Amino acid sequence: MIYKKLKPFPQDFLWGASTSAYQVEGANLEDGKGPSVQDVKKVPEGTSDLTVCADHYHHYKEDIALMAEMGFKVYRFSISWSRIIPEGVGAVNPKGIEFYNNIIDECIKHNIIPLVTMFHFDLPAALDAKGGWSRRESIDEFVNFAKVMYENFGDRVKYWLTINEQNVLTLMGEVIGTSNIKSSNPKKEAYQQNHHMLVAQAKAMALCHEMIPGAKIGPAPNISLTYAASCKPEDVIASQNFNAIRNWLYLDMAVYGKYNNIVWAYLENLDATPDIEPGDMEILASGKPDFIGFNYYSTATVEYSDGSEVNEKGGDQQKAMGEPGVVKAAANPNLQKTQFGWEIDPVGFRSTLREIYSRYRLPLIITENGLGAYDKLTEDGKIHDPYRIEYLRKHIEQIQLAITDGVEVMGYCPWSAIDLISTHEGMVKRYGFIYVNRDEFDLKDLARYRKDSFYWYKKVIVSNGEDLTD
Ligand code: BGP
Repeated sequence: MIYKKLKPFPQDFLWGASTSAYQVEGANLEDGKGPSVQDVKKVPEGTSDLTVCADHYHHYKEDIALMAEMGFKVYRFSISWSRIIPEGVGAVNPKGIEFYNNIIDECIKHNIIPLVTMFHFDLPAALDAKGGWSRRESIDEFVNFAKVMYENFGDRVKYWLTINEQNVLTLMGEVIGTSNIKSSNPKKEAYQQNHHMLVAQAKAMALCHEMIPGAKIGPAPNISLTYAASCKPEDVIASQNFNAIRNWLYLDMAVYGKYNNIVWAYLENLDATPDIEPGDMEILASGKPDFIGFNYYSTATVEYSDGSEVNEKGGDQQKAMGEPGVVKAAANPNLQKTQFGWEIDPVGFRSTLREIYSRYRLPLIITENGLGAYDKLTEDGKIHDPYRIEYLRKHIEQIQLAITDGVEVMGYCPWSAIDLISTHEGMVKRYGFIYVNRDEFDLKDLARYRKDSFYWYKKVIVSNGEDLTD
């Protein structure tokens, strides 16, 4: 559709950016924090561990002041479960509560709305050692953690996100260092963990509404539309399979409390349906999100699988895509790639926004979107990152087109506010508007520098998305 005129961004549009605790904070065992699975995992070779990261724990004031300078309306960060409750259950760590109180107060001081992710890939190691999400008890453990957060922060935090990328946890746990699958039917165990997370999420959403008047809460999966590699009808079926497995299962559950029928049939076929206890479906139906948060990096492309191929692993984003007899990963010749091989698809962003909205009719907030690159600090203290500006500009243009399409978009939080450690590609894969002066292993002085994209994003925000020029 070529429009004569585009609709503007809403006046109260939430411009901001995101981080996650285990990737940005550092101080990973300081002030009573217990280890999380991220602290005990074997980090990918050649990449930094997570002990210092961007040292946001000690630099949060400076960092939030820089976010305020960019004009952020919202800051999305996550709370580390094991900083608050070191063993996952039981004693609460007062220093952990104090740290997040400080972050929240600092945001409020600068008129930045705190948007809190409750759980971002960092299950307390003590719970993981007991079997993590595979156990039924994990539901109550998470709900207890939610209750502690609501009690301590609910007076000031009115926007909550439940679980970051539950679909990635389920489909690619081994890549992000969270997999804890022991059974002889790994698929069933993965979907049992997923079921426990879904029930926990529904309970946490209901509890949020009960405990915090006026609070809004939603899920935060990674959603991106899957294309069919051709108009062959069989390829379209394959794309529907993958859309259901990768995307709709999670949102159908969060919004409607129902298992997606295509995914259920797929799991039945593999003897991998999760065990559902009496009452679970009622709980699932009772958790009502107020909005949908989602992370978007790129689309996927698939084709029909006749079941005969050897499962080929594609690029990072495509690792979980191939599954003989279900779906076969395909390349998309129409897309360029980042320095790290991730496909770039701004138009796919618009179609993803349209698709989510037409399925669920809830306001949307983009909780991650961005470009990882090898940024360079020049001798005069500059970081020229035109590639990031171009990536973000093209995606923001597509948000405006989606808004013109009638999609209700309430905010945009690119990944990431500040440089941090990538999920599995280390410190050299930088995403931030703010440069952190450290290398993979050399911590240098951890000084902060404004990248070119910092100044650019500031202009975007002050013009409420009207001025996207350099
Ligand atoms: C998402 C995660 C983030 C972040 C981002 C970029 O999947 O929610 O935690 O890491 O991807 O990925 P990467 O760090 O692998 O480049």
